[in-house]
Amino acid sequence: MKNIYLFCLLLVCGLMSFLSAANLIPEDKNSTLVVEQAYIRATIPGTSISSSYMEIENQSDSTVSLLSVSSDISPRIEIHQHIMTDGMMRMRKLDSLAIESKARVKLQPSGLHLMIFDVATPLNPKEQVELTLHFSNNVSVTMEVPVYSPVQEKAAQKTMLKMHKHHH
Ligand SMILES: [Cu+2]
Repeated sequence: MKNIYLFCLLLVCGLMSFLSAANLIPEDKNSTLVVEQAYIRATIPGTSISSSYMEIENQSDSTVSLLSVSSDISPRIEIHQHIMTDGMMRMRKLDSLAIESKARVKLQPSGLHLMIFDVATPLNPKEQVELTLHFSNNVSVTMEVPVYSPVQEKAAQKTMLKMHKHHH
């Protein structure tokens, strides 16, 4: 009888510490991962494919991985990397994208990107799309991402280039 009581006590204690640990996660939210310069390409008429680019900074003290991305606009969003094989540019799907502590990863044309398949309705410039990034530390980042035309994309890249030159 005494043993059962002890067992129950341990169970309750275990459960309580588990719950308090779980409670810590939302407090940590927003301070660990910063997403900037995000945009998504307008769909080309007659196609249902797009891609998205951004910079992700991991401000936490440990490596965090981007595991998946979800959005109402598409049932299938993948993390892709461009690689050169035999002089040919190819795309490879990544299962996850690790970002080291205090590091910043750039998703940019000809490099890492989010590939968006089966876009149900065309994406037009000036629209906003909601994307949610799911990370390995249980943090999800939801944001409104602007849709850019090729001209807007070029303009944005020029400003980003200027900004980066400014930093050095
Ligand atoms: Cu791709």
